[in-house]
Amino acid sequence: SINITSVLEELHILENNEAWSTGQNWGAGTNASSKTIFSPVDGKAIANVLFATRDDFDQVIKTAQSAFESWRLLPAPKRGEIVRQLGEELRVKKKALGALVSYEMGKSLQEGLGEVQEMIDICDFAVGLSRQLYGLTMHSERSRHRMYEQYHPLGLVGIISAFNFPVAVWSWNAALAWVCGDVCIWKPSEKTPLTAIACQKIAAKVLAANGIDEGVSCLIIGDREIGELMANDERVPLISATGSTRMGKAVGAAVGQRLGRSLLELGGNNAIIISEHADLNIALPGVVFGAVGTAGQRCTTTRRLIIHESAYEEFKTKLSAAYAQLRIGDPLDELNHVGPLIDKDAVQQYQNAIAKAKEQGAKILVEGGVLEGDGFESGCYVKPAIFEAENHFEIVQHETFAPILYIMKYKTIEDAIALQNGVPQGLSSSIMTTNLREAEKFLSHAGSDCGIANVNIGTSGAEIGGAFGGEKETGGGRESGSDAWKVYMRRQTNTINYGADLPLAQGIKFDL
Ligand code: UN1
Repeated sequence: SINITSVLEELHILENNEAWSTGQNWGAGTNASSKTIFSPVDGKAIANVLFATRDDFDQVIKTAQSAFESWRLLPAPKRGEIVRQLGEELRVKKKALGALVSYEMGKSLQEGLGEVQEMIDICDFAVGLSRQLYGLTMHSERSRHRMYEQYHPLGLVGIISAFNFPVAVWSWNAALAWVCGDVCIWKPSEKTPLTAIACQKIAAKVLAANGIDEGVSCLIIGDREIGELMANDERVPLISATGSTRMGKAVGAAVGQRLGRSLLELGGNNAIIISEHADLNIALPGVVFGAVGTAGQRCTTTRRLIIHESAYEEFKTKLSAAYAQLRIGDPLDELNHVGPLIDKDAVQQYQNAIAKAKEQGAKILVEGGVLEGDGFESGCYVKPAIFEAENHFEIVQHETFAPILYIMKYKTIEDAIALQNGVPQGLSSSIMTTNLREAEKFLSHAGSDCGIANVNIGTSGAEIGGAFGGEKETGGGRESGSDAWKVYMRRQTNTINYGADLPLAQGIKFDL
């Protein structure tokens, strides 16, 4: 079993046994407030954390600006070398950081470790990328002219992340931004600041060992006001925000107002289509992990199942049987499948959603409920629930961050795709089928409208190598792999005349 005190010690995140301050020293000597962070695992207080003020925010921006001046001049492959060392340090700290993620956020230890693995993977990706920030060359229409484009560092990148992936989302953004020559200001969820502090300490150590200003990696812990300040501040050219659609709409509007750039990765309402040609041995674990993993608190969580009418009864029976096997409890105990929700507010929202589902006519297949008694003292443990519902129900159209699955029937693949697309969100989607025609139809122009569309795997658990994000209310941004790096840089088109005349483009004559 895990000893949390030694995990906290290994990660060096407690100073004076209590509140914490960074090398950047915000919070020191100001009127910063402090907040006690409780674990949803056992309800115990973990530590007090200082919350930044408006003045602190200003100080952090100045620190970042000054770090940017020198960081952008370091050649990209050298910046990649720093990120490589960060990946190495994360390998060393993987067990401790994974355990803290699990304890502070409540996901299973396996998933906590998996999240740190995503951080290591994105560092590796970014190291390679640091030698591949390619632009194109073009042939000029004018003689003795050369055209090309290059990508320059953008500046300060504000990263707003959510509690559910308290460390990985930061690293997807930061590792790319750093090799691109940007500096980062991270505002983690106020629900999971300790894992953020742990990451900051790890990054600070690597930067210091290389004689680099810690301002390359800035952390600011605060409430919504800090996020608003950042979104409205034109000194921050890019805001990358991951979280609820409600938050994203506010951030997107504020950034848009000043014509800044935003990368939004927001809510999902992800469905799996179970075709009559599905291999149910694959479909079942895919659905169950997708629906109950991370206690339904991934943006990629499977929230809807669209099942062919001929497979419906059989799959329903299998699903109920599988849910009956689920072990709910301490996520640090590897025997358990489902840990707690993040806090009691989340439990309340889970209960509200269940009440609404019933009110709107959904039929209970697997009954939910809040768990009480031994091992459930935090009050955050709930039972994964399944409802038979219709897609148009208001509650089904809505993302509830909890393990509630809505199942429904379809007749034709066209209907199934229409149901899958018939929600405001567009993050992840899957089809379980061994039929080539319907798989390809699902992936075609007339298929899934999501940023992620899978065949014979679930909706969650994407690898870092692909671009991650989605359409519609999911916000349209792409983080992580592929060419997502381009949003972290400014593109410049260059035309060079190496001749002795000045021909104008489009053949325009202008004789003096
Ligand atoms: C999130 O929930 O915000 O695809 C990110 C997945 C993970 C990332 C989820 N790799 O489920």
